[in-house]
Order: sequence, then structure tokens, then C-alpha cells
Amino acid sequence: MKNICFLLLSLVMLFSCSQVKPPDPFGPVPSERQLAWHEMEYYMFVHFTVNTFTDKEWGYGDEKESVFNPTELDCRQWARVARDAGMKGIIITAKHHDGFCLWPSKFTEHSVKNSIWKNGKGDVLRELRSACDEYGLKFGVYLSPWDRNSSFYGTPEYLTYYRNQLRELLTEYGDIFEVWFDGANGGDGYYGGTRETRKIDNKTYYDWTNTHKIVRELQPSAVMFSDAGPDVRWVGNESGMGSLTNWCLLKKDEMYPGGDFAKILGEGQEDGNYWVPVEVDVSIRPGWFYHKSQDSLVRSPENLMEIYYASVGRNSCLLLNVPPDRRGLLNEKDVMSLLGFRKLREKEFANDLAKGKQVIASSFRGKGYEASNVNDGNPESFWTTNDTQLSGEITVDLGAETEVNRIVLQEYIKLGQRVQEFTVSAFNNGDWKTILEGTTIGHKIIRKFPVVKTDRIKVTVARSKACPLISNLELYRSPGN
Ligand code: FUL
Repeated sequence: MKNICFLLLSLVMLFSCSQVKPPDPFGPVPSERQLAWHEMEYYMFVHFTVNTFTDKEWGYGDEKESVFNPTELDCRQWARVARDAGMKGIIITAKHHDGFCLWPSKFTEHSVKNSIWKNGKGDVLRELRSACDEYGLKFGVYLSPWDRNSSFYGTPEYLTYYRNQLRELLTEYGDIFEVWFDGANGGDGYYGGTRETRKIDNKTYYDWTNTHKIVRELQPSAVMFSDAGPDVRWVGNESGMGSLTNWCLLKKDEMYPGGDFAKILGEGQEDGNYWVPVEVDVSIRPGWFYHKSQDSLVRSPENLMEIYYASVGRNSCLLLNVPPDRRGLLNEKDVMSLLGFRKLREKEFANDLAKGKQVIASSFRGKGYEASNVNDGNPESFWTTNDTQLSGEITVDLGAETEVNRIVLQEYIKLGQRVQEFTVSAFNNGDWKTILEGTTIGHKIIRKFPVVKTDRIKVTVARSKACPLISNLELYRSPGN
């Protein structure tokens, strides 16, 4: 018996000695809700309200409810198109700056309940919610803090009004994946008939801390977007351009929605003390709302592809706005473009040349952290080095001369964003040639480079805040430039 115990003990000791200690997290790390959001990558924004019918971008708040009258509203069409386009969810303007609510809110008369659409019995949000469920999409809401209709706007009572509406949205429409808080606060408006300019102090008026608590309490899995988070930040422009250097980190306590932080928001802050990644919001048309005059100005599939590289390809999620027309349908022109864009993506990333190929590292941490983890298709495995080693190389052996012009890289962000500088090189005529230089990686980067013919591609992490953790590497020969 004694001998068996000794044997067992020795085996346990041997086993625990051979176990390699996993790296510790470094700096801020994403929450569960943020991780789920990172995975979404591409989803739809829907701007729809009285503006669709008055041909405006910002409604004054005095429009008659009767103007809202879509003739063929079909949220299932929106959801079907979103799914077919490869999107993972839809965020809708439940209330834009005009204050008109697409759901029959108890707290205002300025809503669908006083429109002629469905004799005032309709609820766009409810229809969209069930369409999202049917097509396997997540559902999110935009609730404009600025309300040009409400007589309360600018007074402390408005906060109660705003939070009541938020509670309606968060309790009556199932699971919400994202709540979108806009930073715009223009000034003039109808405000219950006073037709005046009301200015508020962006920093203090909204008491965001307490509004955020409501979202956390009622929808703990939802991420909150605003210029400065708390969970997801604005990219700092509306043209679809993410920044090449993009830290998921931010000193968010020093910022507030509507402030002047565009450059910082694009790049994030290397020494930021919170995880607040970027969402790139951009419209498929010049305006956020539908205008017939813009039917010829819908972005082409090729243009959307550029945006994709500049957003999803730069460690961001892409929130692409597709505004329904006066029928209440996504316009044929937009639909064609979206589906064309999907086809382009499929061609662009048709065949991962790194898949199944041998990958070797200059060094690795030990068993379980080999370079072969970067192309095993498992997002939970990664290549890394010893704690003291803040650089390293991995080389993909393509087996034969192969043309390559795209690379996808991902860090294992659950343990923090680390890489500060990297290069990609190709073995060519007996020598290594640098084909790409970069800074940050984060959740994902997709980078283009001119076609190289090579049998080996090497990724060198030149600088990293802590041992680099690379979970994925893909290579493509895309037909594009
Ligand atoms: C801005 C708004 O003023 C625009 O109308 C639009 O909703 C855009 C997404 O955000 O701040």
C-alpha cells in the first residue's frame, strides 16, 4: 500500500513539474461581454424614423406623428439581408434626436402609437426583435440622449424621462447585445413647443454613471457604446477609417461623450487603464437616413471592402448603416451592394495558405505553447515565449513557392493586448525581405501587401509589452490588389 502511495505521489509530482505555467494576464483585459462583442466583427446599423419621410438628417422634434407611414415595412427583409450579407446583428435607432419613438413608449406622445402606420398599433422594435430571432441575429438599440421634442430636455427631469425610456427598451425586448449612446447635442429644437436653443454641459448633465448602472442591472451582457465607452469606443470619424495603430486601451475617466478626443479615440492609449475597443460606424450612403436623391451614391462592394480592411482589418468592429426607405424596406441598390460585398469577401479569403502547414518558432514557452497553435483553427490555443522574452519569430513553411498577398494575425486578447511592433518577411532568393511593418495587433488585423512568391513567411514580433501571445495566423493570395 505504502509503495502504491509513493508511486502515485511521484507521478503527481512528475506531472506537475512538466506542466508549463500559463502566462499571467497583462494590463487591462476584456470582459466576457466585450469578448463576445469582439467576435461579432460586422453588424448592421438601421437609421429609420420621421426623417425618412421628411427627407432630413436631424428632425427638429416638431414633425407630425402622421408623417411616419411606411407602406410595406418588413423587418424580416432587413434581417434576412443582414444575415445573407454575413452580419451578426442589428442596432436600430429606437429614438433619434427628433425624439420620435419607434416603439409605443408610455412616456411620450411622439411615437408610432400616434402615427397612421398600423393605426397606431405598430411597434417597429417588436417586429425587428422577432425578425432578429428568426434569422439568428443579435439585437441592439440606439437611444439618442439629445431629444429635440421633449419639453424636459435641458432640465433635471429629462434624466428621469430618458431613463424610463431606457428601462422600457431594456425590459420589453429581450436580450440586447449593445446600447448605443450618441454624443451629438446640437442646441436648438422644438422642446415641447418652446422652439428655442438649449445648451447642456456634456461633462455633467447626463450623469452617465447612474445611467450605465441601469444597463448593467437590466442587461448585464450588453456592451455600452459612446465616444468614450464604457465598453466600446467611437473611432473618431464617420468615414469608416480605423487607425493602423489601435490599442483596445483607454484612460476613459479622462473622457466624456461629445468631447473633442477624435485622434485619441482612433489610436487608443498604449498606457490606457481600461479595455475599451473601437467600433467603426459608417453609412452605406452619404446620409444616415434614406434620401431618394442618394440612390446613386450607395457605396460599391469594392468601397465596402476598403472599409472592411480599415475597420475589421484594424482591430475594430464594423457597424455598417443601411437605412430603410419610405416603404420600410432596405433599398434594392443597398441590398445588391451588400451581397456583392459578401461575394468579394469570400473570394478575397477563399483559401488559407497557412492551414495545415508547418510553423516553427525561434523559441517557445514549452509544451502547449508551440508555434503550431497559430494555425490549428483553435482560438483558445496560442504560441508564446517565456515571460522574460518580449520578442520572437514564427515561420510558416509553405512547402513550395507560393504567391501570397494577405495576412491575418490575432492576439490571444483574453490575457491583454501586448504586441507593439511587428514585421512580416518573405524568404526570397536566399534572403529574408521585409514585406510589411506594423505596430499593434489586438483581436485581429488583416493586412495587404504586394504579391510575393515565396516558400516561407516569417512574422517577427519585435516589441511586446509582455511575452507575445499569437493565437491565429492566416495567409491568402487574394485576386484583389
Ligand atoms: C451622430 C448623429 O448625429 C447622426 O445623426 C447619426 O445618428 C450618427 C450615427 O451619430 O452623432
